[in-house]
Amino acid sequence: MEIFYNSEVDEARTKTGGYNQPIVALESTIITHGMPYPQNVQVAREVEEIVRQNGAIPATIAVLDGSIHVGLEDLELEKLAQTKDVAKISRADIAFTVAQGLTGATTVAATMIVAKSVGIQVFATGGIGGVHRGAELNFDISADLRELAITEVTVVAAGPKAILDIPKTMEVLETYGVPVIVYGQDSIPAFWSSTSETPAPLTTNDVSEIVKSMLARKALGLGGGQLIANPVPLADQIPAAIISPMIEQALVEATKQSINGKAVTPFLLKRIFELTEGKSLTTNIALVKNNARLATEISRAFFIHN
Ligand code: PSU
Ligand code: MN
Repeated sequence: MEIFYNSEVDEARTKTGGYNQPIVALESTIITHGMPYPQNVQVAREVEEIVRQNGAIPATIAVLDGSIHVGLEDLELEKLAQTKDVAKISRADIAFTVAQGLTGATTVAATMIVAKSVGIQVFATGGIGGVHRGAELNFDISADLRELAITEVTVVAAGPKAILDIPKTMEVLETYGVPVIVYGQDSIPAFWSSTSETPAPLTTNDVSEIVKSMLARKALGLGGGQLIANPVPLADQIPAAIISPMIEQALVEATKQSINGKAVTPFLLKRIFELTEGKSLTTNIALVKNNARLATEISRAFFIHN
């Protein structure tokens, strides 16, 4: 199976299968299912630019017409962002999407799989999937969690999306042996809100500790990933007291309309966008950019050690 690289990533590849510059992977589901057009493509471009300006090469990952792409050319990005009803692909469907020659946007899980397979160690996103509220009844637990357990990539996210059950998400990550390292504070960030009531299992404000932890995990042969939880800057957050009732309302509507499976997360993000009159998108954009900056710093520091 051939993997396609855009010119920028291709130039950074070495003959030995490594890279001569730090690389940061970016996902594509956030573009197709997380934000409306045209903000989605604008944000995707701006996030890539942040990575470049801070000294790394961005590699947005997607499956286009059955081919795995690591880094998208601008026209490919534009086309993907405009396409309606793109498949949202995770571990379960990535290979079949390739087999059928279809197009799919990669979630955190699928992006990690591709990143790992091409030797990219650091990945920036918005928020990871997790344990949904009511999971004790509907068993809805994102495949992102198991991926973090088994795939060796450091993922920078603003915590689990606040539509989820954060304490249960932390319990599953602990069971799976995934380090959740919170950057610069001692509670788990809750995506649109900087803080939550759930305490951080691990904290640091030192990028070199994150890199040393990556190296120690390699030396121990631990195999899985790390989650770096990076709070949205206070100036951009929506305080929990304001967003919580809107999340509750969106959840009630999802239940009433029998939304389930993969459709749950995109439905909730869209409803919360409407209920906050667009403020959730502004915050989402701010946190993704903030994550891209931190991921670039980690990727650069790791590059020096490698
Ligand atoms: N973060 C965002 N917007 C998104 C997602 C994350 O800001 O759309 C996507 C990611 O791709 C994540 C997915 O992997 O939602 C989780 O979906 P689910 O809950 O169905 O596993
Ligand atoms: Mn799910």
